[in-house]
Amino acid sequence: MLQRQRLQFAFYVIEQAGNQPFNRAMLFNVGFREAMKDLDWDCLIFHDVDHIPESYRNYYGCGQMPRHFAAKLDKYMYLLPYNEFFGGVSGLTVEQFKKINGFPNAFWGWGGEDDDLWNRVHYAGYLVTRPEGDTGKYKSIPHHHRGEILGYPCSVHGLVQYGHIPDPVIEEKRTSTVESNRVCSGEQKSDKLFGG
Ligand SMILES: [Mn+2]
Repeated sequence: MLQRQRLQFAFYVIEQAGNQPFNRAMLFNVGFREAMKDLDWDCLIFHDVDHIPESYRNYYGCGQMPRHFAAKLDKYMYLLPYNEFFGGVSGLTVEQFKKINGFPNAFWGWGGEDDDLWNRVHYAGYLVTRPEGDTGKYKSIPHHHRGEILGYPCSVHGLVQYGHIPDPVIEEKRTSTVESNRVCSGEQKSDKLFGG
């Protein structure tokens, strides 16, 4: 696909070591620094490894504005869950990335960092572009996000109904955990929350 689009590209797969909760945004910052050691890249696509583009016409290049590639995810019934959604796959020029001061490092565990990125982009005066129509369709490989708080229960975005498709086996545990913890207080999320 990328060859067909006549792009020069390299993949950087950044994995997290240690026992800390997942920190997606910090991994992207690490990827940026590592990539820039290799080559003077001008465009960066920050890509969840479990997201697969469905359209060859989804052009993996950068433009005048930061881009949200994963506009239509199968797990969200191919709908944008909320207008400010910036998750899954996003792209910025190096210049844009530097201007927004990269990703936040403070988001441990699943969720929230993509909304922060949206805010950073807008504080810097950018607007986010997205692929037209069905070009931005993605399939996501179902898996459990260790330590994820299902559906941002305290979010104003109403993500609850769009969260990962619940696994009935652990759903009961999730519900009780969510009820017994103040999940929106920003306190450290336990790795054991959803049974790994
Ligand atoms: Mn995932």
